[in-house]
Amino acid sequence: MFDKILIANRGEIALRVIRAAREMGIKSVAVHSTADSDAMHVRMADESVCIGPPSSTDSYLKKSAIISACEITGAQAVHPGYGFLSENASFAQALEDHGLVFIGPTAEHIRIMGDKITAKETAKELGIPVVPGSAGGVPDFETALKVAEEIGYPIIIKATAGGGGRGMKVARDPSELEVSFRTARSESKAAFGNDEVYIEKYLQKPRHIEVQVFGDGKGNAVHLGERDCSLQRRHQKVFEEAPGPSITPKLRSEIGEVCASAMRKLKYIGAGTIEFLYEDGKFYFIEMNTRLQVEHPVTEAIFGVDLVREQIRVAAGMPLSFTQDELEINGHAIEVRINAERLPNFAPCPGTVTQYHAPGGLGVRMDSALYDGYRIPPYYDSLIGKLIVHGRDRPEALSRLRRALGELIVDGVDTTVPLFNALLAEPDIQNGEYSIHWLEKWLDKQFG
Ligand code: MV4
Repeated sequence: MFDKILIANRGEIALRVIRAAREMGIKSVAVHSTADSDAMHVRMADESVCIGPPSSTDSYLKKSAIISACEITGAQAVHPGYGFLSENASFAQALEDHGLVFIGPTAEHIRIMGDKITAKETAKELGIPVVPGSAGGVPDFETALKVAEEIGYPIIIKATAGGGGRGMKVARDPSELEVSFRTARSESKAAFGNDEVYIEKYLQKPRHIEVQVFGDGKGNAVHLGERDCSLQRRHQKVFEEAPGPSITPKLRSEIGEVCASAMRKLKYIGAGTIEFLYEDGKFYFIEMNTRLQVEHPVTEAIFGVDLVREQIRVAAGMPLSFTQDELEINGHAIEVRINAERLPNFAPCPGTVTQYHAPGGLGVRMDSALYDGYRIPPYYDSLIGKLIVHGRDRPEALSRLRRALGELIVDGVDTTVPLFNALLAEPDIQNGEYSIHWLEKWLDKQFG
């Protein structure tokens, strides 16, 4: 096992990794920008290294500075958290080239899943059900017309290099196709420097269901059920739950086993999330994330496992500490993302947190790097905390969430807390009846 690891991240996820490391007897090294000298992850780690100015490009994304920080401190491995360098294949490769361990999948697996066409082809070969669509990239409008005709309208055009919904365009009939196709290409070029696009059947009212998988890199892999993350605004998740309210035990073990078996064939190592659109009882693969996700705590809550500890263990060459048979769901968990944002536009709202009080009690977990007097810098994303509740069933989790939100105090900045108080009063939310379009429609109705 490692003696010391470096955490190439900030905020609540850096604390999450430091905590797991400490419980395992592993020393932690924080890295930070000059804007984060007073950040909680710097205080909580055993050591810290300043790696650059505020801009992420010159600090949290700077591979050479992070590798230097490993060399200076003697850290043997790097946990990337989520975002930043967590799905950067060349960073994973660079660490290996320096005799360091990337706590995550191989550079090759990151690369395969980072290219959406290769990811989809790989998924299909591994027996995962995919959305009907073009075989690979669609080079020109004439091909697009032919492909769309074959699949049947409506169709969606997506960027090969995509993610976060950028460069996506829907065409409901042939007359819409030309504008959609050209717009998708130019937006992809602008956003990703790559104008390759592909076409899929457009699913009209699906849920976003994602399956948590975990591999040891030696051909053992398990699944830890699914999360329903359909409640999103502009491709940002705001509310996530596990298990999915629409998923039966039979569906769960079927899709879970398909995913775990695929990961065994790949000899996948570490945590992964296989994203599906789910409609009319069927799953359609859209992409795979090769990192720990923001919403991993809901899975931890219902399975009673520490996913970060497992990531560190498998990265050190140890086996998974549980088998599929030992994994059993206990109750229901919900996470809400507390962002420093002002409603109704969700405008980022950095500033000083004059008072912070975290909720507590049975079944309540608050993952946050806030403290009284903390100044939220304007340079990074607006997530300031995640409130995770766990109950024996979904109604108990909802009541607990309502109660915990009432205890939470974040003064001095606007937050998304009022959104959750309003959502909890909605029958559709109480009944678990929502698709990927529910939240945006509801926000339109509330605020126009
Ligand atoms: C889709 C889709 C409908 N049909 N693909 C959006 C981001 C990217 N990860 C995939 N996305 C979608 N792909 C097909 N074939 C609808 C979306 C989509 C969406 C997906 C998940 C969660 C929220 C969403 C909001 C709008 C569109």
